[in-house]
Amino acid sequence: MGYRVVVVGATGNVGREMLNILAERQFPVDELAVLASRRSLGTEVSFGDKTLKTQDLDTFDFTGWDMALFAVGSAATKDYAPKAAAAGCVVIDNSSLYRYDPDIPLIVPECNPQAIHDYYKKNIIANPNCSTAQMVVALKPLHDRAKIKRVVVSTYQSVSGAGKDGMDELWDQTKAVYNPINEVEPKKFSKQIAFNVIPHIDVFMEDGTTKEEWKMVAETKKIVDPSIKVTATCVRVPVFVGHSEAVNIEFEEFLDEDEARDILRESPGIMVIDKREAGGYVTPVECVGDFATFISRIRQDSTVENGLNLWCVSDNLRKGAALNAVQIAELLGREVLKKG
Ligand code: 11C
Repeated sequence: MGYRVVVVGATGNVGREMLNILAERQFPVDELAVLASRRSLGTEVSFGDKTLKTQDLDTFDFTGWDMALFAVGSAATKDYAPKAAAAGCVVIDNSSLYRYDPDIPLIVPECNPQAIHDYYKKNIIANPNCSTAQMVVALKPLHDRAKIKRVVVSTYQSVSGAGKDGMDELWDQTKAVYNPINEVEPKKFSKQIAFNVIPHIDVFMEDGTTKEEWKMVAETKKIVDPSIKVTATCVRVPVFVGHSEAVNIEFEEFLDEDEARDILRESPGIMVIDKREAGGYVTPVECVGDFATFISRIRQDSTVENGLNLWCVSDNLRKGAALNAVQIAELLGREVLKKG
């Protein structure tokens, strides 16, 4: 016996990836409904070797469905997630709407699986931001060994984080550089993204940080430990898929780089590729379609007491969104619903 599963926002980048991953991981699905807004209604999506027609989110009745994976923006989530939760369908939400609500667990299964037991408070579970998800997978096992005091992170985030429009803008601007007659003005991004980098993701906050940077701080505290201090600079780069992060960590206790490498090698969800030679590290194009968070360039930072540097790369549509949501669905099934 399996689950009756709904994917909300099935035609978007993340929704499609959720369907791929449910099929790839052979999630025990008895019945699957794929929902979309009126604009994309009737669009067909693939699930394994099947083709499914999208249904109308507006009129869908969530009663009798076990779980709904939401991959729509905060506005649509606000309208429909409470409706699904009230109908007894557990919502796993990829938007930022509920992440900071103390009654809603924010889960990365490799880090805080025990939080699943709080799902019942609102029948909603939150999925973190992509840049946080991959970083905490690396931080948690190191924190358990040597207690992290402070993290300084710089991100190099791909345009797929901004959705299909972001990917189209990079593609069209890149072509236009070679054919200036068809110049493409920035629309999704605030400046030209082709052959450029932009130190601005999401809206500006009052203190000069951006919301994307704020999310990395707040979410790391909620998922790993509120005592960890994080300062972030989030940057958009002309890469289609795969976020990269340069992470500087300061620990309470000394942690040798070789021991850190061994700990990370043994930790769930992580692949260490760390040879000190040309090409002995992972770049974003190599992580696309993979489940793992890749760690490279692990090395001591002698400029602070107990410091370590590392390079962290992952497929932002997978570990940063769809994969983590499916892992939460698996955890919910295994620990709570127990049907599969
Ligand atoms: C980006 N991290 O790369 C964002 C996308 O809070 O779920 C995901 C935003 C979020 O633009």
